[in-house]
Amino acid sequence: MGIVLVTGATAGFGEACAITFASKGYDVIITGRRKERLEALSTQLTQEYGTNVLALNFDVRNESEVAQALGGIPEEWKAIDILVNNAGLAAGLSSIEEGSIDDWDAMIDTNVKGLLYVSRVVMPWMRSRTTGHIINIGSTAAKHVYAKGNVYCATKAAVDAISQGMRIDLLPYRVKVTAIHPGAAETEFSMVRFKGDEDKAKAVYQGFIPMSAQDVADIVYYVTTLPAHVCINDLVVTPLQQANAYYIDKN
Ligand code: NDP
Ligand code: 8X3
Repeated sequence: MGIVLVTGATAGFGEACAITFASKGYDVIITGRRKERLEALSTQLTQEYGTNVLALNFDVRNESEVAQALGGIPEEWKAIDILVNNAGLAAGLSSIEEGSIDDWDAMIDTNVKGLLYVSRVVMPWMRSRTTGHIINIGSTAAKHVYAKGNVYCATKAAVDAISQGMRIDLLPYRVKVTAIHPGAAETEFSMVRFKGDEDKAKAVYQGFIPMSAQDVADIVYYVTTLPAHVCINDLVVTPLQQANAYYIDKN
């Protein structure tokens, strides 16, 4: 089928994407910081689908780690057909004056700079083969800023802008770029945002039916199934009860 690279495959959307692409016959490169989870997923994919898996344990915030881990993969793995730039997080929910600078750094370094570091390694491989598809996971937060979302929303607006820039860069090389902007989906996202506060995390998804990681993985897979001459550039997907980043009908 081909090779797919999914960043942040140890949880949530990334894990569901890795499983989905493996189930469709792709070889997968999975990445994340939690080594034991990568190993467990690798075993699961091999056992369940006979998938060839390359597990790469690195932090997307660290440019030299990215260049070393990803840049050094065996030649046969460099023929990546699909890159899913998914690794990311929200940290905290505060006004700018009350926001933590460490949280800002984590979000900007992961969601924006990490995505760029990974893409910069993979883009030349796709360019030289004049084929490929980069899927960047943005958010409804890219499209509308919600109260106390400031820096997280800014990082996702950056993903939106970077996706448009990539599309232009890669146009002559026939490499597709799609930004997918999901709304509320129940993953580890809110546990991470609220630093392990389970009550706060659960409250985010009360009163409506959120999307699952699988719902989003199905959309990611779908955009890769279109005819070669068709490219979805930008896609917003939300639960039925969510109109946009700040309007959810919880009745
Ligand atoms: P999860 O917290 O469930 O998963 C996040 C993944 O990103 C993990 O695999 C984590 O791996 C990885 N990750 C985070 N930081 C780093 C890092 N520095 N280096 C490498 N990997 C990292 O969240 P989701 O699946 O929900 O989120 C995935 C993406 O979707 C994010 O970009 C998020 O902003 C976006 N999103 C989420 C929405 C939601 O409602 N859930 C809605 C819209 C967008 P590890 O910790 O092992 O490194
Ligand atoms: C994640 C969706 O609305 O919690 O990007 O920020 S939201």
